[in-house]
Amino acid sequence: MIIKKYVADTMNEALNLIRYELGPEAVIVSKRSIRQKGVMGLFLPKKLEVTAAIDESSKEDEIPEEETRPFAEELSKAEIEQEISEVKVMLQQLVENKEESKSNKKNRKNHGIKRILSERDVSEEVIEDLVNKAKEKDKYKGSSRLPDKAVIEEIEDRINVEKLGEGRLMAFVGPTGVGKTTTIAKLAALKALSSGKKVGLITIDTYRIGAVEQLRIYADILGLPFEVINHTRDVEKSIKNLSGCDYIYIDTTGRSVKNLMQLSELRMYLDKLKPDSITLVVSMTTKYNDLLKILDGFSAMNYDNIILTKFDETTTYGSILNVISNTKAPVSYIAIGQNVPDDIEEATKEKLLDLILGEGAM
Ligand SMILES: Nc1nc2c(ncn2[C@@H]2O[C@H](COP(=O)(O)OP(=O)(O)OP(=O)(O)O)[C@@H](O)[C@H]2O)c(=O)[nH]1
Ligand SMILES: [Mg+2]
Repeated sequence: MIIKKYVADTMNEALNLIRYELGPEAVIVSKRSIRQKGVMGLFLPKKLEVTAAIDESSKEDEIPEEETRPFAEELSKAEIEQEISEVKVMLQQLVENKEESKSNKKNRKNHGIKRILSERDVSEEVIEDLVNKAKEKDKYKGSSRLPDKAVIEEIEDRINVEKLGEGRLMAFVGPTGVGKTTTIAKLAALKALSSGKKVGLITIDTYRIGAVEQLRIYADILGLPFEVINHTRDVEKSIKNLSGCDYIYIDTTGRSVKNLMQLSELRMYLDKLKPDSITLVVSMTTKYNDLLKILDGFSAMNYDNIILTKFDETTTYGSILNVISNTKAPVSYIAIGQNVPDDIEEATKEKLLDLILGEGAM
């Protein structure tokens, strides 16, 4: 399978480029508008970036048209014989090429989209599941060979994104070091700056030395009220102290899913806090088997959305599929670096699809 990105001013222009280069069989994987590079890009109109894909096999089926040669009227016998022997060699080569392409196609039977997904660190289990689900679709039932676009459609259906709810109390949970505190600082800063509403911060992070200070420093810089909860009995008092806040972000200690006691203690705090939303924060650098344990362990928290972090620390984004294939919760944001508040973006279907299948790096 060939996947390419095209940048153009209009969709029509992009489609012409795609048809010219990849042919009429190409499928559009995603499109998004992008700012032009450099400082001047801020002042220039946005461009359209379209990602298109095509099965290599369908491109190989096309046999290039032979150029028509001018007819030579007066050829000598020797010249005619020479022409005939050249035509014979060409015919022989054509037959050989066709045979070779047939056997290549056979050898490549399982490549295409499956190989691409595997190279991008989508787990084999998830790939098999994608293929099986794609095969079950009515329009592909009974077809002798599942086209790559069927799998792409299944990926598209599977991507579930949703904005972080507009509830007042938002809690963030997850394993240690995934970026919960940094993500909260980014979101709280953006909310305070963009909405002009009053934002408050709470931490129930009482395990790690320096953890309370980390959020306190952000609260001081951003000028936000800040509460520390050391015990479940402090919950009511802290919430009362922040009664003037329109939004409250709650940070929690990173919990290992291996430590059931830590998890049940977190559950206790959440039961008392009764947040409007619980966000599970997961790093893109997590290994597949650990990811499964994390999603399973934190399911007891009834998290309702996911933020994926550390996109900048990996070059393949198959983990997105590994996560969304093993949870029902939608992705709300992706974090792409350590800078507060800049390195966070709202998750969109197009963006995630482009990261999974496109060429782009963050
Ligand atoms: N490269 C990169 N680093 C990040 C990102 N988000 C957070 N970090 C860094 O990851 C490290 C841990 O971040 P924290 O926000 O303290 O993580 P945490 O989940 O709160 O950690 P605990 O409270 O110990 O469980 C810090 O050095 C952050 O700067 C990200 O998107 N990309
Ligand atoms: Mg933290």
